[in-house]
Amino acid sequence: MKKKIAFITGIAGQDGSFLTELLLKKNYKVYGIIRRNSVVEHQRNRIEHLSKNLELLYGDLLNESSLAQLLRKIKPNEIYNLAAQSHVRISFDIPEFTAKTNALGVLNILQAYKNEAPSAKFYQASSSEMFGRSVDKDGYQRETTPMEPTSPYGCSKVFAYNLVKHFRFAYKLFACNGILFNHESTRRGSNFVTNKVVKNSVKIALGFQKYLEVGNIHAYRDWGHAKDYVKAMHKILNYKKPDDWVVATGQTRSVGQMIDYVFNRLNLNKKKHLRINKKFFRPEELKYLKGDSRKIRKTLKWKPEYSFENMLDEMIDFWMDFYKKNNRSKEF
Ligand code: F7E
Repeated sequence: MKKKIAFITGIAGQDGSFLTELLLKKNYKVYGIIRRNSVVEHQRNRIEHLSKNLELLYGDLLNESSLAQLLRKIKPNEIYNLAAQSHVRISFDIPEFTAKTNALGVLNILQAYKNEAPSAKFYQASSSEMFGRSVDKDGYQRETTPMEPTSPYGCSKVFAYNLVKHFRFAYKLFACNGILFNHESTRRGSNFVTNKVVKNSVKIALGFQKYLEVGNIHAYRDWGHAKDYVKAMHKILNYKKPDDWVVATGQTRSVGQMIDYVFNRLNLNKKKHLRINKKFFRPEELKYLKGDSRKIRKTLKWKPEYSFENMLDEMIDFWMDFYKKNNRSKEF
């Protein structure tokens, strides 16, 4: 049987690397684009262990002609658009770059898709950050919840989400949105709160440092594991029709509760080791997320395998092992 071909933007990120592993296991040929960066060394460390069925190319969402050229050449069956400026707090510092990449960048890849590979299926990494201040009366966000984003990041993602729907209806394209709630792993960037808390707490437990410094501990998030969530992406593109899907665990916890779990496991005392630093606060905070993912569970038979505790345990064990083996200055 002919190999299926996937094209992934953002392949070097947490989700891109897990999705690539999943698709290679399913016998896909995978092409991914990475942006040119002056430091070559750190761009491939999440994926360089993968196989000969993976090809990395230079590309950028802001360069439409190169995207078009790549899609014409590669002729993918599935396109996964995971590239973004994905850090919400940083989006307040660089709103214009965030909007260009996350909103206009999606317009660029959709144009290239429509013109060069219209028979492919298209996945857009949409986000629970699009819901912002909006929560349904029963305390959940779902596909029908109005969107009221609270950050430049959230606003840019709403623009892209609407474009994807528009391209689906206007040009009859198989273009889908996965509205993913927070999803984490050991591969999460260490300036996102879960991996930041785990790495720093492990270092405190090992005596390498004294404090964990964080921002708002009263925000609630619905945290799942990235490995489970990339399975949802694949299911979304392999359903009989294009649609929009919420992917979430349906459980919510505050940042403070997450820190409690990690500190308890490592026998750390909050009074002694936790500090609040205003510099990690956002001008406007998204206060509460809890996703209702009944639609994808029922229709696509998706469900998360990891619990919140299993996920954090995996992260704690990984970093404990890592910092015990390595000198603490050798990080990635
Ligand atoms: O923050 C609070 C912070 O940066 C989670 C991205 O993948 O998920 C992610 O966005 C919460 C917020 O993720 C610190 O204020 C407290 O309430 O881990 P985060 P995020 O902003 O929810 C969505 C679904 C995406 O789409 C995004 O791309 O934790 N918080 N203290 C902190 N957050 C950080 N980063 N650092 C702190 O020190």
